[in-house]
Amino acid sequence: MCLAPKAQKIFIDLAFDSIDAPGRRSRAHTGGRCRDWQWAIPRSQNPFFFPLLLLLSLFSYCDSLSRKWCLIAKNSTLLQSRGASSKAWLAFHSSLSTSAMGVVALESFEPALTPSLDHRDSHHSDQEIPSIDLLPFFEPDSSPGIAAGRERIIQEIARACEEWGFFQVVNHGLDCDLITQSLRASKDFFDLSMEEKMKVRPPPGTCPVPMGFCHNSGIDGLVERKEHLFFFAEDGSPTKSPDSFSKYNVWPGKPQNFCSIVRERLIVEGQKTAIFLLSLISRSLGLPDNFLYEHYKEKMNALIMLFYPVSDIPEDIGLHKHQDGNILSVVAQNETEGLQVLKDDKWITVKPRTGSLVVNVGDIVQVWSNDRYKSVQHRVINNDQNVRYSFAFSCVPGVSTLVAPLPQFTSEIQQAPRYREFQYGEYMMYRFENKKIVSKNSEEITIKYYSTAEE
Ligand SMILES: O=C(O)CCC(=O)C(=O)O
Repeated sequence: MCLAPKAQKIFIDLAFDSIDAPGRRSRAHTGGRCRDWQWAIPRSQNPFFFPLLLLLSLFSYCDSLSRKWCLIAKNSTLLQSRGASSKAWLAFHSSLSTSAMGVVALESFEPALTPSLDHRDSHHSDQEIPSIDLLPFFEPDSSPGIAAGRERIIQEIARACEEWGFFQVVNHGLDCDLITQSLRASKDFFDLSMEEKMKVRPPPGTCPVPMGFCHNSGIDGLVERKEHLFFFAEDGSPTKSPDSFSKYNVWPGKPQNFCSIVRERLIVEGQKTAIFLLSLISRSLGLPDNFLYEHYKEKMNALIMLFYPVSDIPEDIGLHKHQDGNILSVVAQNETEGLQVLKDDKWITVKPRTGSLVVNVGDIVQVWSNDRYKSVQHRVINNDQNVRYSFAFSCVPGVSTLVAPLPQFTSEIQQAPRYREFQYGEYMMYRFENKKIVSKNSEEITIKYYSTAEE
């Protein structure tokens, strides 16, 4: 059933070649997106137009039937496996990835040559995300005014999480030299030949989730102009979990210092910083410092390192707009602009500040806090002058973790839960399914899927 997008593309080519619709955006400006075919229909003069339309409808119908069937099958299996072990989930996920369900693995997809434009959201604002200096947390408890200074920071964090879902921190405790060295190691890796980079992947069919090097990600039929490396935190780290997928990690042999910097230091130190930031967020919600940390005992923390090449196409998409499906993300970036946050329907560029970290709360904090804190959409635009490197440390619960609004934000304050309980592995699986470049017509599952509100 993967024929449908291809058939649509042929159809679009044909329609666009045979029409002259006033006001039509050129294909160079749409990347040949299917959305534009509606404009083409009434004006086509091509004799193959209607037979093709008929064929296309047939493909699309079969495609949507098969996808609906997939969803029903997934739901029923997942319901049966609720509370089941992560092994069962893993087996289920592996079978999903390899089954003939009309899903093409990312690995087998070659990127299209069309530009990856996303012109739906091109309103901008000059606002800046809140910037917070955490220095008082690194000064002795006995320093004058220290308690008041810390309390002020906690309030700033609460406001930032409620209004923005994002903030930038300085004096966060993560060694700035380590950040610079890690970004340098990342550059040295992405500078390698494609052949060398392709070695940094689990052998096909051996790993249930996409890991290691990736150069052809995308979503909704659009390619992302970026490359990335994805690792789960190693066993033996402070947040070891039986669920951990770190056994599937493949580490680059080149550059030579990559492992000593990233594997041995960044992942370990990055987790400590993320857990510290989580303790501040916990406190900002009026909870004990270690509450949220304890709440996700089984951890699948991960590190993604990203490279966004220069693109002279305006607003070329390096990373499509998305909300993070995790607990918390902590991002470091080089001096090249590109990360943008959506606020009040406008994109706000996160200004890179040397040594700072960008923090954003993910979907799980939104659910735990019953919508008090927001998991906010963000994206990355390729820069037209400079390459961009970043890495994001992600706090992720284990797949068997049950997620639901906390009583502190529901029963204890007489508020109805806005989400029903779900198993994190289920949500993670849906997200992996979403994030496939050829799953254009599939139903996109976000956190709203678990909402208790009537649609
Ligand atoms: O590259 C970046 O700055 C952001 C990465 C990001 O948003 C993500 O990994 O979810």
